[in-house]
Amino acid sequence: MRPYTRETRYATRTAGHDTSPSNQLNTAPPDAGKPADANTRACGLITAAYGRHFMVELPDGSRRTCFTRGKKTGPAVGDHVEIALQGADEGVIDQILERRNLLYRSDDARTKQFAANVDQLLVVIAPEPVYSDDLLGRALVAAASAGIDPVIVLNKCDLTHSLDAVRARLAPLQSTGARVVETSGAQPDQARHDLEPLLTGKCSLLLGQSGMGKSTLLNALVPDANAHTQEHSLALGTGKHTTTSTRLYHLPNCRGTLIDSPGFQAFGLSHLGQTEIERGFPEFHDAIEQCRFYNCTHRHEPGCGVLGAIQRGEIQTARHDLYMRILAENEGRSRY
Ligand SMILES: Nc1nc2c(ncn2[C@@H]2O[C@H](COP(=O)(O)OP(=O)(O)O)[C@@H](O)[C@H]2O)c(=O)[nH]1
Ligand SMILES: [Mg+2]
Ligand SMILES: [Zn+2]
Repeated sequence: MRPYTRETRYATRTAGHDTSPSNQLNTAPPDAGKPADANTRACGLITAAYGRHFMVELPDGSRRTCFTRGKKTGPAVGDHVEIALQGADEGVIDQILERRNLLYRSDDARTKQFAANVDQLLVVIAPEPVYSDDLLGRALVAAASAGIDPVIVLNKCDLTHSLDAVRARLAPLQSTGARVVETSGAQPDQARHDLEPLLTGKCSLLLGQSGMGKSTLLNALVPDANAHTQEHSLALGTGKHTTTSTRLYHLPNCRGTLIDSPGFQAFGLSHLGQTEIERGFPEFHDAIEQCRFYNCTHRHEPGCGVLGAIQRGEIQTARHDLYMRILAENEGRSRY
C-alpha cells in the first residue's frame, strides 16, 4: 500500500448543522463503562460506496470492506466513520462522524447521495456532446445550498471549432460570478497544469453528465486510478471494473483528494426550500431586495423585483425558468 500524507485527512469533528438525510446509524451504543478498544474499533474514511458495502480507509493506509446494519440511508464517500473491526479485513460501520456537508439529489421517490465533506464541486462540461444548462444550473444550486464552492470545468478545449460557441453560452453564468476553468483531458500534462493548483489541499468532487470527460480527467490527475478502481471492485465483490459507483482518490502530485462519480441524467432538488434555491441564483439577489412582498415567490406577484429585472433584460428568462422548475419540485413533494 502506498503511504499517503495524512495531516489533513482525519480532521477533528467540525461543528455545523446537520445537512444529511440521516447522520446516525441505528446501532446499539458500545458497552457502557467499557472504553473503546483500539484493537476492535477504528475511525476511517469512506473511499467507495456500493449499495450497503463500503470501502473504509484507516489511518495506517489499510482498507477494509465494511457493512452497515441499518436500513436507513448510509454513509457517503468522504464520510468519516467509526467501525467495529471484524476479522483481518472487514468491519461494521457503527457511526458516521459529524459531516461538514453532504451533496445529494432527490426526487419524490428517493435520495441519491453524491459525497460528504466536500470543499469544492467541479462540474465538468464540454463542447461535445452538448451539455445541459438545466443540469449545470442544478449542480450549482446544489453546491450553493450545501455551502460548497463550485467551479465549472470546461473540458475538451482542444475542440477549437466549437469552443467559442460554448464560451458564449457560458458567459451569462460567468457574469453571475460562476468560476470557469478551461482544460483538456486529452492532454494530461496540460490538465494537471490547469487543475492541480485548484485541487491542492482540498477535497474536490467531479460531477457531470456522462461523456464530458470526467474519467479522462481523473486518469490524468490520478494515473493509477484504474488500478485502484479494480482493487476496490474486487474487494467489494462487484466483479470487474465498474464505473457505477463513487470513489475517492488521493492525488499523487499535490495534497488533496478527488472524488469521481458516475454520470447523471437527472438532478432532482425536491429537498430544497425557496430560500435555498434562491441562493443558487446569485443574479436574483439584488432584485429580490426590490420585491414588494417579503414572502414573494417571484412567480407572478405584483411588484416582484425579479420579474422586473427579467423585463429589463437583466435576468435571463432561462434562469428564471430553471428556478421555477426547482421550486415546483419542492412544492410537489411537500404536498405528500
Ligand atoms: N477531444 C477530447 N476528447 C476527450 C477529452 N476528454 C475526454 N474525451 C473523450 O470523451 C469521451 C468521454 O470521456 P470520459 O472520460 O469517458 O467521460 P465521462 O463519461 O465524463 O467519464 C471519450 O471518448 C474521451 O476520449 C478532451 O479533453 N478532448
Ligand atoms: Mg466516466
Ligand atoms: Zn419577487
